[in-house]
Amino acid sequence: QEVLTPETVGPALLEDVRDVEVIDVHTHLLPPSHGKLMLWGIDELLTYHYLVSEYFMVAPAEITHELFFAKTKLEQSDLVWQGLFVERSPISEACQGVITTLQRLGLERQVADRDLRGIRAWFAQQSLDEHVENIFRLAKVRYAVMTNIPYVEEEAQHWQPEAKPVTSRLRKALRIDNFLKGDWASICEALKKEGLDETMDGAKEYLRKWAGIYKPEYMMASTPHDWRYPEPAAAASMKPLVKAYAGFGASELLEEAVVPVCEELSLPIALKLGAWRGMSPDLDPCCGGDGVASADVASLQALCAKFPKVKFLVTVLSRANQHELTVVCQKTRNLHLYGCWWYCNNPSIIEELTKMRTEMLGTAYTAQHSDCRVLEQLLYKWDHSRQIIGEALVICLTGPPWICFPLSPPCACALLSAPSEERLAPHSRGAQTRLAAAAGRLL
Ligand code: REL
Ligand code: ZN
Repeated sequence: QEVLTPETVGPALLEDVRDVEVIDVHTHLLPPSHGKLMLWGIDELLTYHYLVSEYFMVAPAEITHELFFAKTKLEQSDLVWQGLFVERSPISEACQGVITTLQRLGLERQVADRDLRGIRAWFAQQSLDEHVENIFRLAKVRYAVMTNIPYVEEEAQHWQPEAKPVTSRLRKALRIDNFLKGDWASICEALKKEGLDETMDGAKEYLRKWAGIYKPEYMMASTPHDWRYPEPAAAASMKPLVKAYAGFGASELLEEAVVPVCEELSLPIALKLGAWRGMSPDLDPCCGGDGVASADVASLQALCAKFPKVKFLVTVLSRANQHELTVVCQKTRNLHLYGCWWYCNNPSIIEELTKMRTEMLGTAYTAQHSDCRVLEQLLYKWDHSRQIIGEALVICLTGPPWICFPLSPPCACALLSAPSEERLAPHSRGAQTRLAAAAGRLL
């Protein structure tokens, strides 16, 4: 086996991070069997909500939100292309992402000529199943975890009567935001549809049922931006006073339904903290209306401490929360940190977070997830992240020589591709064993 020196470890590490096959622990991708719910192709890429939000900053005044969202996908995509890629230099991360993606598909000439028609023609020629496989292969993603929402009717119908085999490139996650929101009314609607009792037992049965259908990797929820655990006493004590109140709050649903079912089925709970939903309702039709708020990391710590047998996975949206969260992760055995989410998924922040996390957690975290909504985004999200994570790791590893000594490139693989099972067990913190085994590669 090749022996690395402090001089050669940098290039070897960059190469390793570039080439390693990753596991993408959270996306919004869906399989071809979900028909039009599966997003792919240039018009979906151009109408990604990051780009639509950006477009409205420069759109002519007469293009109102109503007018834009009343247009067809093709017309919307024409407008975004014209506004962000033709009339301006596409330099934001979301714009650069489209360029990287098209380049990786061999469409450099069409990009240089700003030939949207030519790009559309290329996509129209692809056969979907082969294209899916091709994208995963090019992106070097072994598999990605989807977001499967049982109470969204158009999605749920694709899982009746039980899970169809989907491509082995996609695994499932049971998304349950309404439980963490304490949205008892919407839970009751879902229970009614399934013929289940509108009680806590019914809610548990509902979770069990959908876990049985999906066979998910974890349950996932994003919490309201002002989420507190436990719920402040004031909020809880108000309930009996509210006349028509007949339901359960977020903490009760978490403690009495979500946690018990996750314990029973050995499922981790993945949390996403800090999205301020619907901050800008004008952009909601494209999913772009959400803002960011600083979350209460102490609530997360309290939750993990209360339920030590459950594995919690966490990512936060606010840069302001990242340092505090990293400390909590270092001290909490049943908590695992993953990814740079959405507004943190920008090169400058990925770099900063990867350095800080590596310095504080070693390899006991998952460096990135893509959050892709459109299939081909796997190409740019992973290409861009691999480059930055690689460079950040080189800096961490080739700093003072005494730090360089016990580390070797395979630690990068551990950060990006350790089998998810290894990270999901309640008390496992990552792939430390692989690091130790790899130490022999370094002088
Ligand atoms: O899973 C989530 O809650 C978020 O990632 C999404 O709400 C968001 O729209 C996503 O596209 C961000 O990257
Ligand atoms: Zn997401």
